[in-house]
Amino acid sequence: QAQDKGLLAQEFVGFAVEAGVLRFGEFKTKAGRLSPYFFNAGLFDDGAKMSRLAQFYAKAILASGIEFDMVFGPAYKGIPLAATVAVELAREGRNVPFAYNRKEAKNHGEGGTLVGAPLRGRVLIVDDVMSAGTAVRESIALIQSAGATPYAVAIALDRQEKATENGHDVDHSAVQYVRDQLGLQVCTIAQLADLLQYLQAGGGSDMASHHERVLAYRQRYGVTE
Ligand code: OMP
Repeated sequence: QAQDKGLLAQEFVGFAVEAGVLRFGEFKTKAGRLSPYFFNAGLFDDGAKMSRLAQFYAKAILASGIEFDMVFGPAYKGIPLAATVAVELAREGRNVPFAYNRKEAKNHGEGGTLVGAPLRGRVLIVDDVMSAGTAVRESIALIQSAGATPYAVAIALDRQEKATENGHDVDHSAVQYVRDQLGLQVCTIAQLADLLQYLQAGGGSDMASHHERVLAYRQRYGVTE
């Protein structure tokens, strides 16, 4: 199964690079780091790419064996993810309810901040990237206050870098924090190590120089698994 996961991850990194979602250059991350790569899930921006993306999530989730009763997508990027991943899961024979939130509460009509199925049971949060883990903490609080159990998180890319707390780097990544401290299960389609492997296997001088820069970034900000 570890080998299958590695293959799926390589396929996914290739797909993200070809789709222009995973890019190389100089980017500033939310935590203020200068990164030689950036993953912008908003660029999975047509039906074919979105459908393929959802298939990768569904495969990774089902292969992980994580148990869950429903899917939750945090606004905004998690909303199309929750919807399309739920569609793919149903296609794979695992039909579950899904829900998402609004960033601003609605005070007329149905009201509130939650849309879709009622939050209950073990909730699987579907999001794009985890860096410092700010976004996931908000989802956890929201699910708890609705009386459900934040149980697992599925993300496309784990950047495997040091989380920040009060502006300082700590020794663990956000994924490690969520898994080890908060006790949630984490499922990732790919992680930084897969990207490095992809660049190393790619050949050509472009790939080699991206590899070198991403490696240097990992040396500075990366965590060990
Ligand atoms: P945390 O909420 O701190 O975990 O950061 C996740 C967010 O970082 C994402 O939702 C994006 O806004 C942003 N991000 C990316 O989307 N892709 C990256 O490659 C890197 C980041 C980032 O800024 O760290």
